[in-house]
Amino acid sequence: MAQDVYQHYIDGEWTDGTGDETFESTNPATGETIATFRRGTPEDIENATEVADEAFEEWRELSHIERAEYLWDIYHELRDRTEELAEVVTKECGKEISEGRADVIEAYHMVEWAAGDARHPKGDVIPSEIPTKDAYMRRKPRGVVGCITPWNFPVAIPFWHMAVALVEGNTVVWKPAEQTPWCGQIIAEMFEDAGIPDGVFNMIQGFGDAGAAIVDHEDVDTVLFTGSAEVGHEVAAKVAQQPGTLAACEMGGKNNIVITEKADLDIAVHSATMSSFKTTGQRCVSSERIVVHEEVYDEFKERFVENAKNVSVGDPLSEDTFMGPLIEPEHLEKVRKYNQLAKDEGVNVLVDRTELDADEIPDGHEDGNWVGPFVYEADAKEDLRCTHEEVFGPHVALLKYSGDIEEGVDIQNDTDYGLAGAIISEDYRQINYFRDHAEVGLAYGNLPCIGAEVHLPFGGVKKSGNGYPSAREIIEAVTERTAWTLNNSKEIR
Ligand code: TXE
Repeated sequence: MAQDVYQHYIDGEWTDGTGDETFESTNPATGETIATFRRGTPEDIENATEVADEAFEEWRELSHIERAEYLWDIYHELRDRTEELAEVVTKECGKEISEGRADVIEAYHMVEWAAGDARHPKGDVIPSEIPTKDAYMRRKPRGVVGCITPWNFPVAIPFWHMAVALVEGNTVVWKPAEQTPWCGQIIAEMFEDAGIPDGVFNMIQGFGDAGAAIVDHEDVDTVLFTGSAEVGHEVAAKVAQQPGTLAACEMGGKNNIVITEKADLDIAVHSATMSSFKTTGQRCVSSERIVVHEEVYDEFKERFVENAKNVSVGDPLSEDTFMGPLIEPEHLEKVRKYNQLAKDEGVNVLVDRTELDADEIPDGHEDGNWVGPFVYEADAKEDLRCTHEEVFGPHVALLKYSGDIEEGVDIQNDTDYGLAGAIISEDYRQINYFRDHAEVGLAYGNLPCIGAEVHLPFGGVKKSGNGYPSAREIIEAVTERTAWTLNNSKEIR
């Protein structure tokens, strides 16, 4: 990157904003500084919200198709620059390069879906109870949508939040995660290049205080949040005190894969390996609990442990790497603490790669936030912190069960979270039971507990979710519905 200090993008201008402070973006694989950014203040959020509120009046008058034109430009740019952007994602957030690529691809899938949908806006024509009356439902934009996004999908999640919001006629005030401001900078440049009208899209770099100012602002009509359960619940609680404001929050999970006695173990081992270790366990859908029937337990354990010992951890820019580093030193510390906690809680440790061997760390990467898989057996009936609290790392418990599918699903449901879960089974009755009783927003059958599709809802239940800040159901958070009835007769009603 070339500039000395990168700025915010407010009202179609690059600006230093009102604060004096700056912060740095760091490569998690090397510890090297990438670039320096202005740190946004609550006043910057205030200013951005004011211009977004003003810009809304004209933006809402455009058709869906006209608004989508700006997003089509961004779609093509994301496609044309996928490789370059994948490298940026990998350098800033540490995901290995195929996942960096997947992040960008997921972003343009969302943009394509939102912009394509402009050609068929949704509405319902509902026959009225009175034949001479027309009745239908119209959607209107809500106004200013505040977007607060995390670092683990630094390109996809912002577009998950913003693409539909903009096409539906809202304006946006967005704060990228403080760990991935470079991705934020590039996305803002794309909106600038697309010529989006001033004030429609605003990006303020910064930390939690800037995020909180979005939540607190009375002119922000919808808050979309993806991040930790702790902050998400705070956001939802604050918004509940503000009549007229909506919040949709997607938080983390303590996700399970249930492997029954009828499972195809090739699928089971693949699903658990991918879900637990890809993105170094830092996906909201990553599984940290593998619930395995006793009949297949030993074979599964042997094969999964073998994988955990052997998955490659290393330079995320290499196509041969399976796992990159963790996002930041504080997070490395947290994962290490949970691995130690598991030992203190008396679990049976099967694989412990908390400290990597020196020869596993590539040259020039000694300052990266490295950790390998940590796998252990625990008693599903014990109320352990390590098996119930989200670690957000490659920290995995194997939990054995012996009864029928009801018991497996009871264990799956024994967490406060409810984001994602998978069942691996060849028995359709077991699969259907899981589908109907697993307390999760995203359920996978005979698949890795990992993927997402933009045309499906994405969100959780219990402690994991409060609405859908992304993908298909986001329309409910970024539009108002009007039930419209029109009297077509001369009769006075
Ligand atoms: O999340 P935060 P962090 C989980 C995961 C991880 C933990 C912490 O367990 O270890 O969260 O990650 C902004 N008001 N997930 O620190 O703090 C913040 O600046 C308003 C799961 O990244 O929630 C950032 O832009 N905003 C998750 C965003 O919120 C605030 C992905 C997320 O930060 C704020 C990431 C406040 N008071 C982490 N404080 C998933 N669902 O995949 C911070 N922010």
